[in-house]
Amino acid sequence: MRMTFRWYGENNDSVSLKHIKQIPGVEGLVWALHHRSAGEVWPLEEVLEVKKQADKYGFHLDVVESINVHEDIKLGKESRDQYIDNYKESIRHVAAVGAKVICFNFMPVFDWTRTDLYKELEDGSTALFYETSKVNQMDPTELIKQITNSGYTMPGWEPERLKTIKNSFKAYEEVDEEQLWINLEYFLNEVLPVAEEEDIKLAIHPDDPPWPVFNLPRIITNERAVERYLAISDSPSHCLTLCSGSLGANPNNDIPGIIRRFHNRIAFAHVRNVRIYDNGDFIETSHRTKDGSVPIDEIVKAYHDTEFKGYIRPDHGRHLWNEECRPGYGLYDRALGVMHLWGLWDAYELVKQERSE
Ligand code: DNO
Ligand code: MN
Repeated sequence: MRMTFRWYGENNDSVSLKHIKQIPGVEGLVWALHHRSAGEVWPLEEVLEVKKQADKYGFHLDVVESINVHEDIKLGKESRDQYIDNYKESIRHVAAVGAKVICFNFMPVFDWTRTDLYKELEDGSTALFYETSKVNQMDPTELIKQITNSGYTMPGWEPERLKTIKNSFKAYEEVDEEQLWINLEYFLNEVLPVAEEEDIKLAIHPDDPPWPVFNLPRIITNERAVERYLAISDSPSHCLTLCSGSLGANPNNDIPGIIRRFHNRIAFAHVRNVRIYDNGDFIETSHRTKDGSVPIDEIVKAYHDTEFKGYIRPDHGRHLWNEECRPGYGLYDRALGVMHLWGLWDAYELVKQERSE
């Protein structure tokens, strides 16, 4: 298991590389050119600039999250080919700084969706919260306004992109789940050969939450979907980002089971916990199993038992100790997350050693 930490870049993150360096066992940064929008080529000079910054602290750039997929590709529009060419170009450019994994998602219009970025937990910390009734009743543009008022934007919720949101909603009236699968397959058939040439794994992130929001289709939602996705190609570049918090928002998803079944194809692991309420609402919690509904201890055990050699990172964290940071991406709780993951891993390692003695 190779520990990494997401970093939004020098002028875009409250967390510095100096601080990340002090978290035990973090070897690499999970990075992106966040100022580039979906569909643009990531210029080589800008990629090399990130490399220069990472080198100062001895971090590798093996994991990119995410090169976002342009909406026209998801919609299957004619203009997609140009954006796919640009995607290929970006794959080649990140390969030049040693990237091994590219995480991406295929969620229509929005990336992850929450209704409250600072919902208070009983211990006084705040965390990302999803309230089903709000999503069902609210106009998405209203929700976006509320959310972008926080100063930071969630990835995928950038104000510029959201200006065109009404058109996007209209366009998705023609695209149901089956059509989205077809469009995803078209994209993969184009980009996988390039990823293979560059020795990069393309690792899809599941939908978050794993069900349709605002009536937009969502397809990477459960074990059956993962099975169907992986059956599209047997290319060694065709892989998963297994996000415990995304799939874990649906209590029917058996995440340790999914890991044990598909471990060969998991290139990148996101670990976080969520507490699910009876009405389907959920809030993000500490990584500890006891604090939420996702069995983090069994998840790490599944990775340990399957001798996971891929990259891992703590996913979102709570906002602790008055930290001002991007929603879900502060230093403190994610650093606690890293230590929790190492704690479990090292303990399972010890048990294994004792057994073999
Ligand atoms: C949520 C986060 C997401 C993720 C993107 C991947 O679980 O990990 O922001 O980065 O959806 O494309
Ligand atoms: Mn995730």
